[in-house]
Amino acid sequence: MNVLITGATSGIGKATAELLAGNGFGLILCGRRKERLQQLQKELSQTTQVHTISFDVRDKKAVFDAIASLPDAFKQVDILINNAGNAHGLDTIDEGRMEDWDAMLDINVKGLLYMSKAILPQMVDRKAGHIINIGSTAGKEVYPKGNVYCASKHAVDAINQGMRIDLNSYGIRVGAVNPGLVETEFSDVRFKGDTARAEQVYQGFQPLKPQDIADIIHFVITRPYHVNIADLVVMPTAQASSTIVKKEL
Ligand code: NDP
Ligand code: 8X3
Repeated sequence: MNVLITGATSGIGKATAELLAGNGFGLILCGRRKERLQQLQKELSQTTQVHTISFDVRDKKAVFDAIASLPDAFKQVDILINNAGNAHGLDTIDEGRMEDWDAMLDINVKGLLYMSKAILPQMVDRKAGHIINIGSTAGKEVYPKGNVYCASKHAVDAINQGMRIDLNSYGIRVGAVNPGLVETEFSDVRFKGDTARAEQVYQGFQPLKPQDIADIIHFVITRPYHVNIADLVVMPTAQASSTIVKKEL
């Protein structure tokens, strides 16, 4: 069974690739950073079949070319994990940068749509397949300065529901995993390499680890066919909502 993971070079995507490699899944790993993909391929090829493709999910043509270029052994994508995404900036709406807004909507929303559009025809033909959309608690509630990132994840929530409705007649499973605070490169990207500020986000409590989300994804994709985990929210125990986190300081 082949699983395609977008955003496999880091964080949740990478941890998922590592876990699934040891559980008999063939892997198609995507991301922009080629060296990281090569390194992962080297490591995980010892346990499973791995194919890597480097492209930007914002680039519609690159997405379709990448899927068309899959070698025979990887052409069939049984499970698509739409994980690539990030936040860019944390600003009030009046101070937000339009480049950041474009990046979040283009990657988190349109990139997810392009990937799905490129892979859906084969799932529809086979009347089989499973799509996991990585949303967020930010797709369930809006927090101060989260505006456009939250909007992008609310869009993922709506697309997840829409996909499930529209693909129901084909027997394709669709579900979302919506994490709260997970310590990955997410905040490094959000704060544009300001590592000290990024680290602060996870200080004083125990955040989720990317492996925690990988475990959940593994659980979701190994349920019997009649079970579809449609929409799952997971937070660190210390977190009660986007703005309420119990810190031990
Ligand atoms: P990371 O920054 O660690 O990983 C993001 C991944 O997305 C990287 O592999 C990156 O690869 C890839 N990516 C980003 N932009 C693009 C692009 N334009 N084209 C292709 N790939 C891209 O963050 P996380 O692991 O935390 O994030 C994964 C998902 O989880 C995201 O959708 C995020 O919104 C979501 N999430 C994260 C939470 C958190 O607290 N960390 C909580 C809730 C949801 P590369 O740079 O090599 O292209
Ligand atoms: C990531 C979680 O709360 O930083 O989606 O937006 S949060």
